[in-house]
Amino acid sequence: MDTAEKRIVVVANRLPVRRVEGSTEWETSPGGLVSSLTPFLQDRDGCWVGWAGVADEEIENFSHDGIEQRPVPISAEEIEDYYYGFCNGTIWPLYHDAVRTPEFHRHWWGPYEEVNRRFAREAAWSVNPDDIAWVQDYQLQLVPGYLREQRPDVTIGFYLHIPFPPVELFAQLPWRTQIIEGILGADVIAFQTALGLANFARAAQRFTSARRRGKLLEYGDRTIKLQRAPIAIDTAHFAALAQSPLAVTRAEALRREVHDRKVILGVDRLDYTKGIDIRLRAFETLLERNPRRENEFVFIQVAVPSREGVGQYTEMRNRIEQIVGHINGRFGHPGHVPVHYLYRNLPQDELVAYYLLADVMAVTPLRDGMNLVAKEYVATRLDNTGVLLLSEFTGAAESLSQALLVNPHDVDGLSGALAEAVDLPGADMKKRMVAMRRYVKRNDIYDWARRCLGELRA
Ligand code: ADQ
Repeated sequence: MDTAEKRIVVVANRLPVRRVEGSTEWETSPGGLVSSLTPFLQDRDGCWVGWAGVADEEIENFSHDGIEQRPVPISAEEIEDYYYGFCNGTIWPLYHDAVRTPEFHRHWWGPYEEVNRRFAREAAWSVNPDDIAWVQDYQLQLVPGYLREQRPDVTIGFYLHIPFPPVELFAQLPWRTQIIEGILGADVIAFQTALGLANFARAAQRFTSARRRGKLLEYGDRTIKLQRAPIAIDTAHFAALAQSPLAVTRAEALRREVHDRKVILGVDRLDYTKGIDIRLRAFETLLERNPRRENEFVFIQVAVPSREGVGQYTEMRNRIEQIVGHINGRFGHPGHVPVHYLYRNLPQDELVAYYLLADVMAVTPLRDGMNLVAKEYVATRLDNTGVLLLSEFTGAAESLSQALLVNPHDVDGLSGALAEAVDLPGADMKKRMVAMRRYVKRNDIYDWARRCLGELRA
């Protein structure tokens, strides 16, 4: 078979569709990953294996938008132990530099293995000889290994969207060898950053017999390729939104509402890895240090509800809301609210209106695989204005090095960087933005998909 015609089977925790509210119909989930892969799947009769998002439901295979959907059932109990437990209580904090203490529970590991086995079984049924199975992310790290046992005739890829931690941290995981062996079932293992790739290679050499040779790992009688493939966005789509009358008019209205003050913006899923609380403290310090300029700035924080009901997320939300109240109580007065806090999902054109409004975009996660918000902001700044303040601990910092790079743990340093950002001379701002815009134009999500799939076909 001509390799260019290999079928692609994506295996991901979630299907690329979701139920339309109050109906039995499906709609495509928003996001660049889905739109970039859709043409590859439609073209070659590919399919997608994943959970439909509803617990305890057996759903028949169906087709949506020309792509065969193969739902994997997950029970409500497994959602607790596999998803909230092992994925988000163990792996998520551990892989994000343990900024929250990871919990290790044996009763979470069993369901993780079990659900991974089920995904692998469904994937094994879905692939034809010579197909490519492309497994996504930290929820499914055991799938490549299980799938190889059943289907050594297919090419298997694995892409990790989140960071891979330093070996000293990874070593804490009681199931470290099983996880590495699972991932090593793949023929190509891809990471967001050079750092993630290096960390994984070190862990693989420490906990298995794998040996690194440049961008390859020799493991038993197999050679595995390691790839650095930073994920990107649909740049043209964001640039088009930035010119849409809806976004432009909304941005103008918002600017009037904030009385032309300088706007510092934060946009994140409400997650403890995103550094929202420290960022707010830094803004408070900026106001403290500039008593005569207090009225010149507003901080807008948009937070998307996420993993609600999980203790650490509820705590973080309460903490953020307390800090917002504290700053507004301390520095606000009738006619001026220093921090505006929006806890909700926004339609994309509204989100872009906020990007257009922002003089400074503050992206300060304590650790982040990539961070697409940083790239989206840059893609919408068609007039080359605006300053991106970017945590050096994001994957995006490896490519957007012309941003003002900051240590997100350092309140004073962050506050100093905010002060620099709000007053950055126009020429400097423009030079940085031009370079970053060039990068996001040349490296979009379609290039990313082509690169990843190209490596799998090679
Ligand atoms: P996330 O942690 O979710 O992604 P990020 O990469 O910033 O983080 O993506 C967030 C997405 O949500 C962006 O596309 C943004 O537009 C959207 N969004 C943010 N606020 C919104 C709002 N209020 N309403 C609607 N949409 C909103 C994980 C990893 C990242 C990695 C990505 C992709 O944690 O490191 O970059 O996957 O691999």
